[in-house]
Amino acid sequence: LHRDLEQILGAPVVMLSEVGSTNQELADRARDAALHGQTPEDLTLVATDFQSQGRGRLDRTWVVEPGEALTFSLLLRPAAPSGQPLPTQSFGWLTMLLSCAVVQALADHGVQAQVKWPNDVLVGDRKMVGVLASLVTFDHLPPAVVVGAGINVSSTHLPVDTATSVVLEGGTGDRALLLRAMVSRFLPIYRSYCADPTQLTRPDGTLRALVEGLLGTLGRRVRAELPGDQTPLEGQAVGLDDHGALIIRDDDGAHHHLNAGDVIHLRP
Ligand code: BT5
Repeated sequence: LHRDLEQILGAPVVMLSEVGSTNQELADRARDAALHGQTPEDLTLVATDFQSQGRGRLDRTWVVEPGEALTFSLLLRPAAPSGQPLPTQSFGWLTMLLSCAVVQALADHGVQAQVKWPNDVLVGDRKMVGVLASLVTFDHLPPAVVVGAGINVSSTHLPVDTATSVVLEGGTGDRALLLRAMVSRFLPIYRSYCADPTQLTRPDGTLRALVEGLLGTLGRRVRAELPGDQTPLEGQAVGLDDHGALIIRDDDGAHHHLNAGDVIHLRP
């Protein structure tokens, strides 16, 4: 699998039996390499059998039992085919793009999933996958992104009762197969993004259509939890803006752009 993945990615692959957080590990390795005058390679992958200190957003934790999950992260240094690094404004879409690749890979293995804005993959209303991206900055190199996914595979001990797993939904428990599928699905999406990130902001963009097609939140009635003590916002999720913010139309017809936060899919 190791050599296979290195061939598919054309980049180093690191497989660890256990690690605190693959996102953290990859960011540390990249910064370390940069400090030693090396250039961290685009598409470097870290995967583990057991992530013991997984992170979610906003100081939350991502919890799995040893041997139950698939956990991996990719280091991305997005650049145009000319080699010119992409501006960081579009990096926010990478979470969504990995989520879409995960949904495609799950579909290849018989599991019908959808993306919930901004970073979950659900089957029905149950969370199977969480995706997290963070920016990695260097002293002498353009910023990179680490994007990671945690997939509940064979989970018999799910950490929360709103979770589900690939096996519970009738899919394969073969983590190597799933990892290969996810990476293979992500690559063409990532290449397409690097070639032209404006595809995500143009209504006729190919990647825009991909995202809109797999984002189950669109068209749903949602409740959005807002930061601080603000009253939650309820309404219809009607679209994404150019930055990937979710546009919610409330019951008075006013439009709100949600940049970050959590949404709950409500019954139609
Ligand atoms: C996420 O955060 O869903 C992002 C999770 C990202 C995990 C990957 S694994 C590889 C990489 N390395 C890391 O350290 N992290 C990334 P958020 O949307 O904040 O959701 C977190 C919430 O999901 C928690 O507060 C729990 O309620 C719930 N949760 C925790 N573990 C779960 C699991 N295994 N399955 C389903 N839900 C879970």
